[in-house]
Amino acid sequence: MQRPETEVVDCDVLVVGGGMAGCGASYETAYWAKQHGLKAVVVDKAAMERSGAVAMGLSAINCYMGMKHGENTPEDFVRYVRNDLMGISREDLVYDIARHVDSSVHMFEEWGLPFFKTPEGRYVREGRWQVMIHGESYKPIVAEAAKAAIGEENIYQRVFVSHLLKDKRDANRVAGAVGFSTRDNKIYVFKARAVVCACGGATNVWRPHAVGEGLGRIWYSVFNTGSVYKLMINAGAEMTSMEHRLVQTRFKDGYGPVGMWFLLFKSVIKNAFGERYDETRDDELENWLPYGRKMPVPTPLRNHQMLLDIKAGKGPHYMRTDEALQKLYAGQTVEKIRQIESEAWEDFLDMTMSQALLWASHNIDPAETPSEVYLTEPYLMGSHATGCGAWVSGPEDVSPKEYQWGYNRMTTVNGLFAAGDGVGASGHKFSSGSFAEGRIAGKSAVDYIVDQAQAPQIDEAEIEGIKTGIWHPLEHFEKHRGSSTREDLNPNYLMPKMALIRLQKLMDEYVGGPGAYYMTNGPLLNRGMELLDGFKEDLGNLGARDLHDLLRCWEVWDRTMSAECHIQHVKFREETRWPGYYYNADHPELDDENWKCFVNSRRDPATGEWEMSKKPYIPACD
Ligand code: SFD
Ligand code: AMP
Repeated sequence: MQRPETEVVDCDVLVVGGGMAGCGASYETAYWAKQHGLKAVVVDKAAMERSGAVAMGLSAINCYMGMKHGENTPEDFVRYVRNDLMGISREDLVYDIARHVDSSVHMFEEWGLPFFKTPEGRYVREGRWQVMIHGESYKPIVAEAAKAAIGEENIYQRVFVSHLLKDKRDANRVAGAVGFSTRDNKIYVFKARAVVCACGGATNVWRPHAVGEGLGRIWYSVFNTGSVYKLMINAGAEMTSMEHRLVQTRFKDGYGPVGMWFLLFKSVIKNAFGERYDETRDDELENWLPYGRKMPVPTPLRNHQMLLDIKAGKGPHYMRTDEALQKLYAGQTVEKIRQIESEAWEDFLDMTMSQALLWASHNIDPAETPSEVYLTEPYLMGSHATGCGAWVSGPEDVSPKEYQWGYNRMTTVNGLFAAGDGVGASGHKFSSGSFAEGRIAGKSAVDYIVDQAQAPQIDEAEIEGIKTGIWHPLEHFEKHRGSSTREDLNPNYLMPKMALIRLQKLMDEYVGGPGAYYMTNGPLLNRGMELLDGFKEDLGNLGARDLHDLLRCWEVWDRTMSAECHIQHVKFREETRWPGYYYNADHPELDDENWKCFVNSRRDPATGEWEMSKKPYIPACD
């Protein structure tokens, strides 16, 4: 493998990640940058047209207020999110998303995204906050608009960003990023005055249910490897709520979503004995007051009730699609029945095709046969019913002083902004809210640059060190490949897939994975951390045969740093706030008196030491 050539890209705003948040950031930054004569660039490790969590499409937009028809107010949304996240969220950020999200959704429609419409021309509601779309091409439609806005010459695709750069004179100011091409022997150095970090959450950190031939079949996007967390953690940004992982109820093995079944089709889940755990285990909600008795029942508590049922040996659990559809079909015309049936299939075909394939291959007609559901492996993300991400400054006109230190969505590192899964403690933004948040962050990044007299300075020696590090797995492999007869088995190096599987085993066994029924405790976490430290040493011996392997190597580092941060947070929070997501056996109860607050962390980039802190929860409305 030849040494790579280097291309230096000079810009003002660099958007890392061209997913939903990155498209929002590109679209908005392009507009404001033009006003100020600035250059905005977006970089994605894949092709934006089909990158990230929305690659396959979606069948609903889960965050839409409907303010123009007076359906909901931002305050209503804040109250909903507050309860679903078991009391703690950055309500200033949630409010900010709510007041801005509708206009982004309207733009999606203008750009050609087809919506389900009522005869009066209104969006069809799946639930109070969700609207239905024919969304197989959601991502190409949004990406096309973002790409047109920022300009073809400012788009770098198939470039994996592995490091952020800091200002030579100010260790707390961002100065750009470094990445490598996944197609050519090339390293890119992006010099920037501000960076918007929008490169998705973290999946495959825990051992998934499907291993071996099914490896890779999970709910959230396999392409989301935790870059957004690793980049910001390594840059010394303060993180929040990294313990607040997500576990989902999903159709078994195909990971089809359940929202439409619950909310639109009014379906229920029953166990193998025909019992509804939400009824038989209703009393359990009393243990999680005040959140347990507010409707809708928070996502983790719904999981928790099901998990109790699973552990009591009551599985398999079934989504009673048969009962729900038969009820909906009763008395309807053949035409209407066909329409309902096609909506049921489209829900999967628009966003999790494999679930539809599974129905077909298991001979399941959802109107006749119920489908198994179960709980997923955990994911680290910030845009669903969860809260992982950076601790960011909130909007000036809404945020209390504890949450406001500069530009909206700027992290604690100057010039470093975050959006989508990258922003913590403000869940339920989903695809539309992530796009809206990207727009907010992009606009702020331009404001920040306009206010800065001096550009940051790059440390050339630092860049050389990073470049050598990036390429190391390729050189290490080349050096040792002859010492065994098989390229993938060698005493001198570790292939990225082996490393990934080792990480997943560790996380499953010690850090509350499905194999441990999501249970952990202090000693398990300490032992897990010891093993993770050893694992990190071994990652210095990663080997890569080609650029694809190199990408996989750096993705393992993303997941490892995300995992380490998660462990620190779970250890620090001495309570169980989100049963059904994870349980701390040392502290099995909710403790509002001591822990109705955020857990924040900062890893010192120089020493690798973690500093943990509590931050106050301040409501935005009653
Ligand atoms: O119901 C690098 N989501 C849903 N949202 C909805 O609004 N409605 C739904 O119906 C949704 N459902 C759903 C959803 C996701 C998935 C996978 C399924 C079903 C099966 C959630 C949204 O998709 C999610 O909230 C947003 O996409 C989050 O946006 P963002 O921008 O934070 O993440 P992204 O879109 O995945 O984009 C990340 C981008 O970064 C790139 N990238 N680029 C350069 N260098 C690196 N190192 C990089 N690492 C990553 C990626 O390529 C990508 O472009 S339901 O089931 O919940
Ligand atoms: P899902 O398909 O599970 O990702 O959910 C889609 C949307 O519906 C999200 O906004 C969920 O929070 C919401 N949702 C899913 N199931 C329920 C439920 N049983 N009660 C209330 N909201 C739900």
